[in-house]
Amino acid sequence: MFGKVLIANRGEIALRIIRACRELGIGTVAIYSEADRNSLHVKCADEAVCVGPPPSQSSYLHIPNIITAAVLSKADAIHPGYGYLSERADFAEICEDYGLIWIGPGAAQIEKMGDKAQAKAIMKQAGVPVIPGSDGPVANEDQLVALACKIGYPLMIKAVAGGGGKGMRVINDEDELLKGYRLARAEAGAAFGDDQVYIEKYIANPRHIEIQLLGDHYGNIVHFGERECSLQRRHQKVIEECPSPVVTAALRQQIGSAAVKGARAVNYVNAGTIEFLLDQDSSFYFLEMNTRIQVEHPVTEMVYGIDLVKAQIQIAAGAELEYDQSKRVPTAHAIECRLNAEDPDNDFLPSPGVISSIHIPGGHGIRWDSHVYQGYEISPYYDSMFGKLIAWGGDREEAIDRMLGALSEMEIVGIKHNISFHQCVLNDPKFKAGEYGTSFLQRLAARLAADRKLSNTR
Ligand code: MV4
Repeated sequence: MFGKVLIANRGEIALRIIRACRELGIGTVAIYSEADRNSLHVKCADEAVCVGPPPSQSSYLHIPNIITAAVLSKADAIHPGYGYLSERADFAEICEDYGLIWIGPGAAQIEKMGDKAQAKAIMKQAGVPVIPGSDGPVANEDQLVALACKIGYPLMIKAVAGGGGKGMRVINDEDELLKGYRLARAEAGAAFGDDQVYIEKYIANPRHIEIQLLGDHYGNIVHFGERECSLQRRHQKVIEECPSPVVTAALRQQIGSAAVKGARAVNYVNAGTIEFLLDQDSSFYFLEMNTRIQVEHPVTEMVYGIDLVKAQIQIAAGAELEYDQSKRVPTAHAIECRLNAEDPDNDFLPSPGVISSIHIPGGHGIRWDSHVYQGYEISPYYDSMFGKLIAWGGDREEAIDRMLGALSEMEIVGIKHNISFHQCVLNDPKFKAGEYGTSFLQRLAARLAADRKLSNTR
């Protein structure tokens, strides 16, 4: 096992990784920016190194400073968490060049799955269902017109270097095609430095389902069921559930096997997720593979009784997976609410500032993953998410009731937050019935804004 791990991240995930290391008897090195001196991940780590000024580009994304911190502190391994450098193949490779073990998949896997068109081609080749569309990037405008004619409308243009909703565009008819294509290429070129795009059939209001995977260095790959991630606003997830209210045991087996097959095709190692779009008729299609631990990993942990971050570290240190796929069935339910410092009454505008007082709920089946405390300042430099509230129950109804109880207990003074928005969602009859897709939150937010306008003019 490692003697020391450097955590190349901040906030709640840095703390989550420190806690896993502590349980494994591993020393921890935190890195922090000048804005994060008083952060809990700095206080809780055995050692901490300042890697630069507040902007992420100069600190949490500054590879030379982070490598220097790891080498000087004599760390054996680096855990990148999520976001920041977690899906940078070049960083994974540099770590290995400096003799630091990368707690994640190999640079080759990160690179292959980072190219969204290549990832899709690999999955198709492996027999994983993909959305009908161009095989790879569109070569020219003549090919575009011919392909669009075959696929039909509406269709979607996606950037090869995109992902997570960036660089996407819906095309409703032939009239919009060429103009949309040229715009999409220009946007992709400006945003990613790569203007290649591919096209596929548009699937309206699907569900976003993702399969949690673990692979070891001996070719064992297993899955831990799905997470339901359809509740997103502007491509940011807000609430996640495990299991999905619409995935049956039979469908789970099908999607899970497809995901394992896909991961095998790239010899996947460590924790990863394959995202699928689930259509109204239960057909499912590969969307993207995430080669990192994800924000919403706790719902899977609560339902399947596994510590995914510990497993990541153990796998990187050479442990062999000993899980029996057939024995793992979800017999509980977990829901996660992401708490953001933002104003739901003002288009979710970020609301940084000092938390002057906070009451954290507790009790059976409640988990709070966060780096904040009374007096903590939420910095305008970083993401507005300041904590994740997770409720576990024997079934979905119990998990929802516990979450509603915890949300009503929670009290945060000093910043605006989205607790009331979570309460709106959890009390919505359609949510309670499990009947929602990826358009649900956008519509709910629009309805709430309209109601507010009406009551203001009265
Ligand atoms: C799609 C789609 C419909 N049809 N692709 C959004 C994130 C990126 N990973 C892919 N996304 C989508 N791709 C086709 N062919 C709809 C979305 C989509 C979406 C997907 C998952 C969760 C939320 C979403 C919100 C809007 C659009």
